[in-house]
Amino acid sequence: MRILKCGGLLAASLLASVVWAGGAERVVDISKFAFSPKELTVAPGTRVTWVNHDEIPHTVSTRDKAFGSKALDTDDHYERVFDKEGDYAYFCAVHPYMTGVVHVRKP
Ligand SMILES: [Cu+2]
Repeated sequence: MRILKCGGLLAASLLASVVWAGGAERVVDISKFAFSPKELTVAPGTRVTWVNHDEIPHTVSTRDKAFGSKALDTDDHYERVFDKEGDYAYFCAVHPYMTGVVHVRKP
């Protein structure tokens, strides 16, 4: 961990990127026509990966088209890194009653 010996802001930003590349990762399963967990709270910089376990195509879509996936076939995944704090509501464009939200909050 050479970077731990550095000082100041540079070390802080390097450490942040190490955390980002390391373990800040969450998975949302798409199964039985539902996102699970439906609500997720993560720290900024977390990568969220959605995986479709159904035999039916689903999407991860947002009303303002801030982000979104193509139709995900069985076992397909879509991932996005959430850098900014906020509440990110999403739904499945094929089945709009399937909804979920990612809350991005500083720990
Ligand atoms: Cu769907």
